[in-house]
Amino acid sequence: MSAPAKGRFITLEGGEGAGKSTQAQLLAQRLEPMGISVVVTREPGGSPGAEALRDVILSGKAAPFGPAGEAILFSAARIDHIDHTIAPALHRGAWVISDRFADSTRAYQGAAGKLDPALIASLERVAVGDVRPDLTLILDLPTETGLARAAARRGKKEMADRFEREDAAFHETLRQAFLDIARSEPERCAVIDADKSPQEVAEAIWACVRDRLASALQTESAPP
Ligand code: T5A
Repeated sequence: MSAPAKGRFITLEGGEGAGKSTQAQLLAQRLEPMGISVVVTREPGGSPGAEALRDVILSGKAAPFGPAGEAILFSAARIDHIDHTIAPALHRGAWVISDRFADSTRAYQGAAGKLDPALIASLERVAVGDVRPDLTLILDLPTETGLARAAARRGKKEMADRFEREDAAFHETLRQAFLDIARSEPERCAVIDADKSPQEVAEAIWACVRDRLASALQTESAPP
């Protein structure tokens, strides 16, 4: 599907348990009363085909294919997600908030999985095309805090997923990779201190959205 015409595309990125899902909902609750139509979605997933792939990847069944095989599966899921959820929503003028997107492939399979950056860039070009985020919020916090949050939410009965099971070095590499992405694309990315209460993080995110997408917000909330 071709480039979005009208809506705005915001992605939330970061390590495990950084608070992305929580903040995606809180941001939607800020935007909707302004008359903005919002679609909250996630990766891997966000469309029926991509949700089917999510189960395969996060169960660990695709781990034997290695980081390259997993990167290809994440990219296939992303194509379905864009075609069936993201691009149609942007075309009808909605704002899309996605809990993870292509930066997760750069960080998890690229930096932490040690894949060639050229391969990651090629996959991204094929999967994403020109459906690029207008704003990426990178939720940053110490890796042990995020992992502890994820474990507490999961409880004792449920198993950690494929990536939560990786070691501390893997998670620290991820954290640095997300910070590197923010440094390399400062116009698109903003780093948010996520080691605060959900409300404080939401305020920091809202300040950033107001600042970076001010003109779009004015247009949306202007009287007809
Ligand atoms: N992946 C994904 C790749 O390897 N490559 C890719 O290309 C893509 C797209 C997805 C996995 O797939 C990997 C990355 C992931 O490992 P997932 O289940 O969607 O798996 O996992 P995450 O995206 O990491 O999501 P989590 O649910 O673990 O974390 P969130 O969404 O960042 O955090 P959230 O909001 O669910 O919060 C976690 C817990 O903390 C609490 C919440 O109430 C919840 O209990 N919480 C806070 N507690 C204290 N203070 C705060 N500020 C809090 N905010 C939330």
